[in-house]
Amino acid sequence: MRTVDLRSDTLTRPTEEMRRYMMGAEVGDDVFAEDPTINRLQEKIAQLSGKEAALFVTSGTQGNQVCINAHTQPGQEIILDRNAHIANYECGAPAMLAGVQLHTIEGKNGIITAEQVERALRPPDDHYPQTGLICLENTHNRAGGVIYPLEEIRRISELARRKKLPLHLDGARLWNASAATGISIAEYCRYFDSVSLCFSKGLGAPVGSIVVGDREFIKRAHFYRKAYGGGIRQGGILAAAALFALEHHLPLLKEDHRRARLLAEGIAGLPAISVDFAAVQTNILIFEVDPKKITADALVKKLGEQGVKMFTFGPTRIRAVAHLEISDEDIEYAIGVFKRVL
Ligand code: TLP
Repeated sequence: MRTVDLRSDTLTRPTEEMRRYMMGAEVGDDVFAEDPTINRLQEKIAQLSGKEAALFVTSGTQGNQVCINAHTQPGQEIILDRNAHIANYECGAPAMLAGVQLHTIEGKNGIITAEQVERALRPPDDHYPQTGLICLENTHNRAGGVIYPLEEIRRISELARRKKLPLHLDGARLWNASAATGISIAEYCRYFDSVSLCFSKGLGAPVGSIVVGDREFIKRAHFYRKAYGGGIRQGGILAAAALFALEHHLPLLKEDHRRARLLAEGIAGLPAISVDFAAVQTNILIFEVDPKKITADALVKKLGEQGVKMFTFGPTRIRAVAHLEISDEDIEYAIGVFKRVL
């Protein structure tokens, strides 16, 4: 039986070519900033993002968390969308590690507006926790890979500057936003004080993320990376995978977007399924299931029995993610299984 694993773009395994490239990497001790391959990657991403400096970190979670700690003081709060990855899938780390609380607001498809952020700011009063940071997510995972409109980013950035508040972007899949819109990584990054980007999602590297910001910020982030166990010594082997991915896999992201849409089109007319096409913008497809006909859990189970793997994202929602290991034939097979099951 064919297996089509659409649970996440984190599932990709390094290709033979990537493994060979990793084997040849020059390495050194990165805690002493002496790993030439990590240094090369950091310089490349600093340049690509238009920021002064970059720091290689082990994961998207670590990237977000070192930034949160480097921006805030214990007792402060972070304003972010209720469905943000930081608020839902990072183990409560902002409270655990940085001692900050989350002030979540209800975004529309993951998009919070400047007006909403402004309303959530705390007045300077001894009773209130003080706002320490604003975080956005692009593309937005739980909203189904939705791209943050640049104009709204610009408005929130203006507000943040006016209020002297730092602005962080969880850009785990910023590559996808950039591939879909043609807006450069640098243009997206210029509105933020820090951005974290992942190599182990659509780009297909086995490990690794990076954070960017100004030199002084990255120095503080370096301190927290060490504190969080992220000083990985001869990590150049991993940075090599990221460099390989940037050269060979970045240009393929648009194919993932096309395949996610292909799947959406293939299942949209089926009984029990509804797809919001406006939200199918990149490599993630989230669709609704009519609970009167079938639950999301039951459908995921039935699909899984025929080799098509997906995640439930709530009682009536299912997520499917296209990635490097998914071909057009895999999507056709998945659509065929949907038709049989429903
Ligand atoms: N997301 C994973 C799961 O944690 C849900 C996935 O399968 O999509 N920011 C965003 C927007 C993410 O989607 C993820 C991973 C992260 C951060 C964390 O990255 P890692 O897993 O490298 O810590």
